[in-house]
Amino acid sequence: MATLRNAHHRSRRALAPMFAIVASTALFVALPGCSTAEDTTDPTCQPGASEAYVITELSFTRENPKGVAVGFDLDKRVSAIDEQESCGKADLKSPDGTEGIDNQLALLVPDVEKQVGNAVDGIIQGAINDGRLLIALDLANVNDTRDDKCVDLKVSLLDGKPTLGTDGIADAYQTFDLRKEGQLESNATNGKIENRTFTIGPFPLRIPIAIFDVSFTIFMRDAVVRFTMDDEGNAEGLLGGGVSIKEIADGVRTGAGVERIIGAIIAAGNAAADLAPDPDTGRCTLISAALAFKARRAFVRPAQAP
Ligand SMILES: [Ca+2]
Repeated sequence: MATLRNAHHRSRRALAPMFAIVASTALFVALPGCSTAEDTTDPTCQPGASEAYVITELSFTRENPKGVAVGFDLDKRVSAIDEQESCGKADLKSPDGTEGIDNQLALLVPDVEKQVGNAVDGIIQGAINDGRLLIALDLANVNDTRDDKCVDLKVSLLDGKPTLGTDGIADAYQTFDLRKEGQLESNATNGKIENRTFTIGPFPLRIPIAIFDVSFTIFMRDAVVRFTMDDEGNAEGLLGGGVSIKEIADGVRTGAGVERIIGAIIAAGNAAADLAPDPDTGRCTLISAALAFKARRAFVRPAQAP
């Protein structure tokens, strides 16, 4: 009897860690993305290699022609112009005909350019080329560069002086250092590669921008990143999300000559906001945005221990 009870005790003790394992497995299975039991046994969902890209070109996107712009359907709705949830902003269509595209910032870019003289993309390119704005897109757990069901992403800042090719753009396969001071890291899980196109999100993405002689951080809520890779180390894609007009205004406020136009920026931004309506006022608090980028394969040297 005593022996039986001890055996019973033993088996209960032995079961406890097993329950923990089952519970954590259940938790893992419940995560979106790699969500089915099939996926967890998929060979591409095993730990895998890292593949880093550095953003070599980053630019605002524009509406062209009317009603058409690249971007993402961030709120998973196809909004008509009179819709309350999008604060009366009709969605755009992407060039391939996809409906529901949320990229109201694209409609504002011509107005911004009128104010600052078409220089915005050039300023960003200058910052990338001289090493002030080096953004790494570091893919993790890559088992198959063509089709991989489970890929993670780390976005971080790099230091270095890129060597430019004859195209005036940083060459592929250069080595950069992970930035030590003022590092800004965004992590995302449950991405995937399908036919050489990587997609991940939504996740909180912070990217630094130095423009109008000020540096500030664009915080994209529910950001999505998508890019297509080729076999020569080139990638091309989009990053998008919802951006707070107030945060941008606060960020650029101290720039030379900005005070004069800050009111116009805020007014235009508020008028264009189409996401995250405030439940009390019904006013949208975020503007949907998408930036286009090109990236090239790079090597990231981890920050050295002091
Ligand atoms: Ca939409």
